[in-house]
Amino acid sequence: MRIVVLAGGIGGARFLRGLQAAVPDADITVIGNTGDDIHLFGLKVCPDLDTVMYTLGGGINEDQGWGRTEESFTVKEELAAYGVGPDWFGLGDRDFATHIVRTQMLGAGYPLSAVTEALCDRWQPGVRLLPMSDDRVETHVAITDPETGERRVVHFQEYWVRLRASPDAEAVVPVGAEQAKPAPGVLEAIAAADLIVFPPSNPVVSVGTILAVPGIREAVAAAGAPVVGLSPIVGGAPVRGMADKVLAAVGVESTAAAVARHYGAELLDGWLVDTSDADAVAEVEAAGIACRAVPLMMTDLAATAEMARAALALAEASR
Ligand code: FO1
Repeated sequence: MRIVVLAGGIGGARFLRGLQAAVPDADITVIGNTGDDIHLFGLKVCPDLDTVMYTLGGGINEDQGWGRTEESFTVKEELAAYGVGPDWFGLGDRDFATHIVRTQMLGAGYPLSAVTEALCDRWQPGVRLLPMSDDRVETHVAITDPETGERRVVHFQEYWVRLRASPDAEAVVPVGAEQAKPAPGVLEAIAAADLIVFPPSNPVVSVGTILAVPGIREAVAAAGAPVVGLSPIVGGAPVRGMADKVLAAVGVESTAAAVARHYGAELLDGWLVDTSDADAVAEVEAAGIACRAVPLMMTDLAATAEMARAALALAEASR
């Protein structure tokens, strides 16, 4: 069975572990969000690709959900001693090595997709990990600066990590997405899929950014395979992260049903909501999307695998 998953960082990566446990023989292609990518200290950092790669490859810091396990921060401290920042983004020594290899390969002319494949040679994540695009896309967020009162635009990581999404996001713009092309293999994987999954990743800055690359939304909508999503909103709040802040920027309420309607029946055949949101089922089905309420908290691998099985069952039912 060929499964394509459009994934962001932590939520997508953890769901993928459950999917692998539920369907060990599946041929899984992950289309990873690269809108969170940032250039720091002359290096290209790809947080969502790395989070998927480390999580499935056994190198993730399990408590944080991002970055490497058994990490140290000597390089960051040395940079700070030179007065070189930013100090708000935590890059560890082990993680630095990944960004150095990536930047070196990009500088030598390899596209990001080839670099990601090379990095995955080490980590053996058990999935084919493709960036959504080899072209540079960077999500920017318009805010009113709490210190100056002026409107300004910040990189998504500055909004998420430094500002902890505390000012309202007035607009979210995937800069470069309109000109970007899907990476090699992306459209082919979608067309050949038996199942397409939107994991409980951020609908705006993760899955939304992937869908903003011209051709990807159209390919998902035209795919012969069922498309099933899992709500990242449980009981009116994001399971993790601050998805509500960026949902508000695109005028979407933080409810499981509103996120399903945001994707729409043009994309989704099925949508899973948490049992605590069971009263959303009728509303989602009224929008033309098959819906079931099942436990959606990824508390451990068994619970996550059960979510993946529910997604497969819903795909089967909506086929
Ligand atoms: N998240 C944080 O909250 N603080 C950090 O300092 C931080 C550093 C970081 C470094 C590498 C990496 O791959 C991810 C990192 N993240 C950090 C996570 C990241 O900011 C976001 O969670 C994702 O971009 C959203 O998917």
